[in-house]
Amino acid sequence: MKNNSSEEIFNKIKNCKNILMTLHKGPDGDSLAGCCAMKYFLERDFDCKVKIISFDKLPYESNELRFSKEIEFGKKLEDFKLEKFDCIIFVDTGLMKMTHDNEETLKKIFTINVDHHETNSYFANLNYVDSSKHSACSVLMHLLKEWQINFDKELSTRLLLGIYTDSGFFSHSAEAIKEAAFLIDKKVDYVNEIVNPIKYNFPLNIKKYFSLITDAFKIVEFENYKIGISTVSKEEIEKTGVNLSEVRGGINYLQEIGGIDFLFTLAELNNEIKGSFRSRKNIDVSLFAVELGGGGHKLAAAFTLEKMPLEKAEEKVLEAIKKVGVHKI
Ligand SMILES: [Mn+2]
Repeated sequence: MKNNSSEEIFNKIKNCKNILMTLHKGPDGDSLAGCCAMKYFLERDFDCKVKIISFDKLPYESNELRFSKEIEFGKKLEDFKLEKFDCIIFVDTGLMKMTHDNEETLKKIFTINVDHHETNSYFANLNYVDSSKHSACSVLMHLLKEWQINFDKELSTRLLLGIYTDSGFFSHSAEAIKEAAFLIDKKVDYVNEIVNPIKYNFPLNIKKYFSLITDAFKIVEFENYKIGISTVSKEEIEKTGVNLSEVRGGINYLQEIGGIDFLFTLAELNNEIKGSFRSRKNIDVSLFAVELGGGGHKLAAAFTLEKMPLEKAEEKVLEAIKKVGVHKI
């Protein structure tokens, strides 16, 4: 699978008047930031209107951000007359499974895919994927530099949000620190606009959700590896009142626990079970996620299982791990 050139993508988008974008399922900071940064510079520099939609709500902290008001919630791509738009741009969406739409949608309209997921399926008419980058925002930042776009304070603030959140607050990418330094030079108010709304803004119910998944945490040994596992039922999730995006954040909290090689979580939702993997010792967890029908990155990957008892789902994941075997990066 081959990338299109940055020029091909730029030549297409600069001539579009009406663009539709969607955040991915259970959106995170990178999805929000990538789409809002794209919208901002296209509307600032070109005679263009960009609509961003999201079927799911944002995680609590992103609601505080100014530009989250630019999203139309509760909508799928198929809810719109797609022929009214010149193209759909996906940022941070590796697979159509990461949206609430399907491959059929892609046949109706021109599509562009800018992403950093290892397992990106190059589903669009024009694709630009760089899985060596820790965030979709850093892929976009690279493109914007090639396109010689002006990085003003607002554009830089938006990009920095995705770089900050998808690097685990600068924990798993040194490159992210360099990118952030470039953006902070453009007068971003890092502490007040990024750190305070995101890091020091936890609602109590999410901390309670973290207690729940910590209580459920156990360590299982497989060959010489220690696998951390935490599963949580729909009833327990509902008691805490967290949403899908917030459920997704649970594994980031658990991966701080020492002594494990990798871990996975299973969260029972209405019609499916949401699974996430994190690697702690350079083990490629994307292989397990792909085996289970999902995808992602080598160190962080996700999948969805059909509804089944949680014990059965846990067995299914362990079987997939045994089948694939543990591979170091
Ligand atoms: Mn991302």
